[in-house]
Amino acid sequence: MNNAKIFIKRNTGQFLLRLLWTILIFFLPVFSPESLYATTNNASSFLSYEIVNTYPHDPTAFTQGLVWQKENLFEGTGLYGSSELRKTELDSGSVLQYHCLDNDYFGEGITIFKDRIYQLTWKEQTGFIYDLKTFKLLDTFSYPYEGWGITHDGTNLIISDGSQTIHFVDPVTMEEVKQISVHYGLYLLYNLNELEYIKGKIFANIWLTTQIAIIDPDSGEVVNFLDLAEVVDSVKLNSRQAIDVLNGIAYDEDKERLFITGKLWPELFEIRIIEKFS
Ligand SMILES: [Ca+2]
Repeated sequence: MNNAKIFIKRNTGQFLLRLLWTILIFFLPVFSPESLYATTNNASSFLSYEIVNTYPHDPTAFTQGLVWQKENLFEGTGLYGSSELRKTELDSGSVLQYHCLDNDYFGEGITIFKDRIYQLTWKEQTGFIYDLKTFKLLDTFSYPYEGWGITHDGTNLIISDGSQTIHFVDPVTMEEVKQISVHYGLYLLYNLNELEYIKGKIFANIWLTTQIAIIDPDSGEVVNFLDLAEVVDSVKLNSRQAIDVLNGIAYDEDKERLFITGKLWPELFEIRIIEKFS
């Protein structure tokens, strides 16, 4: 067989596979927050964890993005009129540096890539790029979907839009490189929110649940879940005010510390996953 025939055969095969996957996705059932528990009621999917430390967190921060960088946490907060980019001190929860967004922007996820902070906005289809040290606005970018969470894998930005789709975007050209459909078995997983790329997997808060999905970035398959229901319940019990959902995942690669918090939570937790995730 000559090279041209091999090329056509390969591409026809790839096309048919993609067509089959597209058709399959159309018929896949969808997770609702309520059905998530029933559907994922498989103990082996859930990883056990322990709380290692508890730190104060500003209870007025509507946390949309959380990142660890060297010695500090960086946080993106939401709501129209009170959206900010912040650098905070772990031990005290104090805000060391901040930048306020204009009132017509609802801040969403943040990530730090090569000394630049990328921040999404919810429905404004506008992202901001800041200098890591000064928070000076360097550039803006746009995208044709809602902005929810953002992280990166060292090469591409990884963005969630509230659906089951995760977009991989070139951090320089801001062109989409690829996208994956997140699923657990035959179930699509919607409402993917704050993200963090940890040891080759994407951790994603699932909006309106107490769960974090751990996703294979190549296939979109959820390999494990973390269920933070006990942490959420304890924060609800101890908080003087109404809290919002679990949201915010940051990872300190040097010390292998995993931080989680939520919107309007007075506390931030360092947790340690006891088992090795797949
Ligand atoms: Ca994060």
